[in-house]
Formats: sequence, C-alpha cells, structure tokens
Amino acid sequence: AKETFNWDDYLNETSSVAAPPNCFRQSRTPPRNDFKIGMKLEAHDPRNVTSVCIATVIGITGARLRLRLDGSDDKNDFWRLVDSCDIQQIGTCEKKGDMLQPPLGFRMNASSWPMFLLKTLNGVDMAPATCFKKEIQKPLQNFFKTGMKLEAVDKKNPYLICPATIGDVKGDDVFITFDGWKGAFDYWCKYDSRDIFPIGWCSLTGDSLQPPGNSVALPKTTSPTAASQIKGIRRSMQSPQKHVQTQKGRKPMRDKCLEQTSAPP
Ligand code: MLZ
Repeated sequence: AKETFNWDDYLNETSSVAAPPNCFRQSRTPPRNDFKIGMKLEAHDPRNVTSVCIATVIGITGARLRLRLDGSDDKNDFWRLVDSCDIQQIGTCEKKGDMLQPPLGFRMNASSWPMFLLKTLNGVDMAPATCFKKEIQKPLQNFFKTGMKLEAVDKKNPYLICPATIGDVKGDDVFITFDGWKGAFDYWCKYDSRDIFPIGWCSLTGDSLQPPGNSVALPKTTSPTAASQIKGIRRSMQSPQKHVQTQKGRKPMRDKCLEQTSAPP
C-alpha cells in the first residue's frame, strides 16, 4: 500500500507548528497550471538574470514548469511557478524594445544566434497569455519564526519539495532546514522566496511531497540521558524494521521514513 506523509501526524509527533500562510509570497489557492509540454515562452536566464531567452516547457509539476532554454544543454533545466515574474509570453521582450538573448553557454557560435532564433520561433506552440498568472504581492514583513514547519524546494534537487523547518531568522532572511537530512541541503533565502510554501501546498497542487529523511539532528543543548537516547534512536534507524521511541515516547519519524534510507535518486 502507498503510504503518504501526513502533516497533522507529523506536527503532533514533532510537537511543532506550521508557518501560517500569511508568511509566504504564495497564493492561498495555488494557481492553475494551464501550460502544455512543448510550449515556448520567454524566461530570464537563471545564470544571467538580466537576459531574456526563449524557453521550452519540458515538464509540468504541480504549479511549476520544468524549463529548458533553447540553445542550451539539458544539464541546466530550471523550475518556475506559473505565476513567476521570471516568465512571460513570447513577444513581451520585443514590446519593451529589448532583444532576446542567447542563453549562457549557447551551444553554437554566437554569430548563428539570429538565424537560430528565427528557426526556433517559426511555427512554434507559444504559451498564450492566459497561462501566465499574476504574481501576488509579498508579505509586508518577515513573519516567520524559528521552529515553524513548511514545504520547501530542495535547491540541490529542485524538482523536489520537502518538509522543512525554519532554523533561524535574520532580518528579511530565513534559514531553511530540511527535516531528517542533517543540514546537507539547508540554505538561507529571503522570506518572500517563491521556493517556500505553506504546509499542504503539494497536496493542493498534486506535487508529491518527499517524506523527511531519516537522520535525526542532535539538539544543540542535550542532557546526557537525552543524548544517549538519541544515539539509541540512531542505532535503531540503521535497522529500519525496529520500532523506536524518543524521550517523549513518540516515534521520531514515521515507520515509512525509517524504511527509506535515502530518497531517489
Ligand atoms: N537522492 C538524493 C535526494 C536527497 C533529497 C533531500 N532533500 C532535502 C539523496 O538521497 O541524497
């Protein structure tokens, strides 16, 4: 049977609270994804944000698009929300009097760009204006507090959205820590980042939320007894079948998390 991660149970097990929706620069109802694979649009080159390029929709995942810049390789795909201000309808750039640019790392000789562009745009399936949704205003200030739970894009594996905790708050910045991954994927971002979502986002968009990893981070201040108990938990986690208890008498992670030694790939 397919087990699914359940936020209510998890918040209970970890005695934590969800970051309220007003913390995020995200619509309360995720925008509808009307794009189709193969459609083309204009996108800011993530590696050179001042230049606007032609991109193709390579994949659709929830309210996000997997994009590839035309003339680029297949190693630099990126993901954008359908209401991202980084994407626009083909023609927008020209209307503003700007020129479409070759992506950073254009596969061909720079002199072949005009002809490449002409061929690229000939008879293509251009995403219509209705596909592009309006980005909402950012919250007036950083409302996040340390310890709040959320769903966040794993920037090292940007196709993944995973359960996370606010690890720290400094001015307009928040530290995103991934539950059960010992800090390996953590990052700082602005409170209005488009890569962080309120809990329940994935279930609304149809994205699959990755379950937490199976590494328990040692709390900063730990009593000797708690420390030995945590070591015990870690030992038990090496043998996935065992039922383990925390000092609070709760399972630190759900059984299915223990079964999963590491998320694919
Ligand atoms: N296959 C990778 C995915 C890790 C994803 C972690 N996300 C916070 C791994 O197991 O390393």
